[in-house]
Amino acid sequence: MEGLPDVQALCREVLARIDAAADAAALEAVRIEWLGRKAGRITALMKQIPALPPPERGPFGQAVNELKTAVTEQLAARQAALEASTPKHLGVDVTMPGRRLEIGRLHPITQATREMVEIFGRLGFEVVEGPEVEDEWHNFVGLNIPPEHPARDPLDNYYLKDHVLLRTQTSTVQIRVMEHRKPPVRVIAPGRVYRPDTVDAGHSNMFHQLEGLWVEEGVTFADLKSVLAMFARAFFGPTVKTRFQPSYFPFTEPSAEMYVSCLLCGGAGCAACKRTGWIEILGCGMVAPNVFEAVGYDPEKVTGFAFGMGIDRQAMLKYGVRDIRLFFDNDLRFLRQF
Ligand code: 2NL
Repeated sequence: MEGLPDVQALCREVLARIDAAADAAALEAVRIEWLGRKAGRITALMKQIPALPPPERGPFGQAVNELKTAVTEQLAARQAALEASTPKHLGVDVTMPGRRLEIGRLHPITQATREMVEIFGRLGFEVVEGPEVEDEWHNFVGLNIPPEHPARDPLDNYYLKDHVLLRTQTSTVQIRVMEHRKPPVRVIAPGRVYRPDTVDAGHSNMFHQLEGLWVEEGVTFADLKSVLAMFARAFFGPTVKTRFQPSYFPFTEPSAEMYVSCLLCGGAGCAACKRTGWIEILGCGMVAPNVFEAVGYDPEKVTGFAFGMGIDRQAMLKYGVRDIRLFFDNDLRFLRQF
């Protein structure tokens, strides 16, 4: 057997290497070194066999084949042993602290809106919604705001193109309701409105409004006063006082503003109420005949009242927020307080 390797010795070497492989990667390295198709050491021996003279070819070929079989079996056995000792699931560490639940909350404007919706719901008002992109008919014409009216100045509105603008009040939704339904109508329309005001602590160019409308035979100014006074007591507290003062709007006649006794000083007079003891919270009035005619209602048959208020402003008063911009900054340090 001169010139041929000692197959027995090789066998001992490779089996020892297989048993020493500590993981799947080390085992694969051993397999490639010995049985690899290009440069495997056993593969090289097998290639030698056909060239040997006949007396040596038989015994050597048999020995190499037995070596290959033994190595293949030992590789499989070692692989099975490694897999069996690797845990399939990582254990659970019962001493680890649990994950803290982040509890969300509603935005203060959403909270205020929902509270208003709930209060008016008890008085029989239904919530209606409509588009924020509006036409001049629903935003102005139907509300008795003529073309020359200063409210229609292009500089005081966000026009998107000719005759199309972002709504400046949610009355547009109530006009749409009256166009499609016969009286009685008792609805509130909360939602976003847009005006190009200079932004400061008291003004944002996007804010939220809640308008209400009750149209039915026999609705009077006394209904307006009692509904709105009830709302003020439910929203701000049972001790709040209300006061109505004549005003003017193109879409109501007569018109009024409602004031509540100052929530900060209780009516004694402070900076928030400019030392008057009263804070204006909404505008209201009996729906003007022109508005009824525009939507096809008969002003000789039905009467109704309407009102509009800024939700953001009520929320500032109720929660003591001094700057409207805080509502829209999305600063969690602010929002977490509600
Ligand atoms: C204010 C004043 C007001 C209305 C809104 C209204 C709606 C229809 C018909 C008649 Cl469909 N009126 N809405 C009436 C009076 C006042 O809002 O100061 N808002 C912040």
